[in-house]
Amino acid sequence: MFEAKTHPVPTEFAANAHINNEQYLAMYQASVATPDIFWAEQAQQFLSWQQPWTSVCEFDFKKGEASWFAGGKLNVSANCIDRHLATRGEQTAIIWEGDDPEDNINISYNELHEQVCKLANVLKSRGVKKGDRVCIYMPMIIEAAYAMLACTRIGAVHSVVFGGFSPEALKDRILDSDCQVVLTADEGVRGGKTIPLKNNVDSALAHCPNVHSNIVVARTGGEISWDESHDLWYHELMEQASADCEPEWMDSEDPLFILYTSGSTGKPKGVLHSTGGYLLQAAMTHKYAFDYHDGDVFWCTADVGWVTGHSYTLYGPLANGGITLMFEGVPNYPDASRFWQVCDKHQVNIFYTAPTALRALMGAGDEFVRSSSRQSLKVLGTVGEPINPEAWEWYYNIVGEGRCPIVDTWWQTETGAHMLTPLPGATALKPGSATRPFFGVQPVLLDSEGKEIEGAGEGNLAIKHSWPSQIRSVYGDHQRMIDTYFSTYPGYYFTGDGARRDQDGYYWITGRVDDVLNVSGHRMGTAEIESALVLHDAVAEAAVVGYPHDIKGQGIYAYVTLMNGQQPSDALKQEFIDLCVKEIGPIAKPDLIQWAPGLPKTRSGKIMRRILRKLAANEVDSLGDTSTLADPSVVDELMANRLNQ
Ligand code: 6R9
Repeated sequence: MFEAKTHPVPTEFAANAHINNEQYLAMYQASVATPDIFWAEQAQQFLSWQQPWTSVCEFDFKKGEASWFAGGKLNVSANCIDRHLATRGEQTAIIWEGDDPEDNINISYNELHEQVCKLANVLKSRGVKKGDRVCIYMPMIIEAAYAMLACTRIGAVHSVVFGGFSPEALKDRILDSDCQVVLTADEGVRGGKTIPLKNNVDSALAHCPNVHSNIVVARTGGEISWDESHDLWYHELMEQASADCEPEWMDSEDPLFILYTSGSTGKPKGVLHSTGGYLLQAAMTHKYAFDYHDGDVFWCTADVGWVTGHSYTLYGPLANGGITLMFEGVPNYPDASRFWQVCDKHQVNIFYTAPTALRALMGAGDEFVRSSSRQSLKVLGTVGEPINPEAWEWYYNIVGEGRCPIVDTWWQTETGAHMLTPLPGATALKPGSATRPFFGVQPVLLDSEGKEIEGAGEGNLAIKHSWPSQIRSVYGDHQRMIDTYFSTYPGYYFTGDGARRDQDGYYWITGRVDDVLNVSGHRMGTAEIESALVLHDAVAEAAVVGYPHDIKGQGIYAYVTLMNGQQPSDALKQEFIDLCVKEIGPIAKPDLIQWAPGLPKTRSGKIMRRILRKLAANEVDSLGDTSTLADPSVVDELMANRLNQ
């Protein structure tokens, strides 16, 4: 079995860290032996409560129920802003770095407070009340942070939709959670190009009659159309708004936000998170997994449209009174040194990004890294997909110059915050391993019969005790949550990932075991892409699988069967690609489309994806048993014409 080199914790690092290995072991033990005592202490230490809770944790995985700090009252914006004002009102809360390297601003906690209160009053003036859903479809501008925090201030539930999603995808999300207010910008700016966000909202709103207010930030001043019946300028509303807004005291279990994510079947699900438990685990993991100390500049490169942007660009750092950097741009604009230039410019101490970005930058050449100093960096992190040991070593040796521990953090939209992660002062690192569980997290590996595997082994990764930031429901469809996460292995939360545990108890994520793709760290259901493809009149049937891709981790491989009488052509392929972009967004573009006169099916008509995956990965020697196929000859045809040889 492949065993990478272990990097021990540097002694000096351990001495200055919040948590060393002995402390980790003791705290982990306490967290699983007496979780209620452990978490009550953490909730006191990390958060400010308006009213204490009556019970720490109650859960029943069979019913998909979990409740943390029930009866306790708090407000997320008060925890992220107000309580820091007395001691660090003038300290920077958010460093915003624009797409253009000349463009940046620092927002202090005092300023953040003023802007968030004003925007909260604006939302109120548009009729938004506690419990109402608000859609945020914005670029990475500072107003996106204000918008999220303003929602939390008045108890509205935000649903952030990534700016790269198409009008069609946006419309589905607005309708699913019945958002009546949308916040957007005229245009986004990324890599020197503009993105027509307001236009996209216009197209979506044509099908969303309940949206009465679309609040538009003027980011570029580009030309847009305007509908007086619902379009409103952000700056005009803010001018008149008062900067006084009392926080709405929320029950710990009141919903905080919805974030749509892909699963193996159907349309994306609105993952619902609640207030107290989510904020606690976001804050606590931010402090311990990154060994965050007061005054450190923390940079998570994720867009707020993804869960990583929620928990680590915004909520975790701000709950800890930290300094967080928000970046509008992309890693390779103006050139591939941008990340490292920004690290120098703002003296970033902790840097957190996705393996796909690292692989792309690694390919661009070391000179782009070496043109910067990076002396401020102390800790590096990765998230979103497995990191191959080669990229890990490059990150460690070239970017971090062998000085900075790398935390490979495994978690999901549904888990809300880190679940498996090294703690930099405690955990010896093995490249490619997310190492050990965070406090309170009880991972298990299950075999195909659902039996727990003891010791070293490989299986399906599940979790057996509730954790504070766990998913509470799928918005509007609680049964779907039970079916998706709590039915495969009754009594456990099933992650959808496979993992291996080595003799040291370290976890190695092997990737999804369901029909979910991970393309450049973005989750997508194969079913979503297939549904887009079959909308085309020429398509009889489509099957989509992932295949190994050097930069993206996984690429999208589509097999398409045409209707009788249709002729394959490059023009058709382009139409299919355009359709995926229209229905989902540019991230859903198939990389390879193979014409498939037939698809391998069982006699009961089920597509055998296992075979399609092997063909797409060019692993033709290990196709496995094809004797159960209705027509084994289709495999020969597909094999002869495969595109990834
Ligand atoms: C936070 C986030 C979740 C899926 C997850 C897994 C993959 C995330 C990983 C990782 C290996 C890591 N994943 N972190 N795989 N090592 N450190 O990415 O959430 O977008 O919901 O994706 O991403 O497959 O199940 P989300």
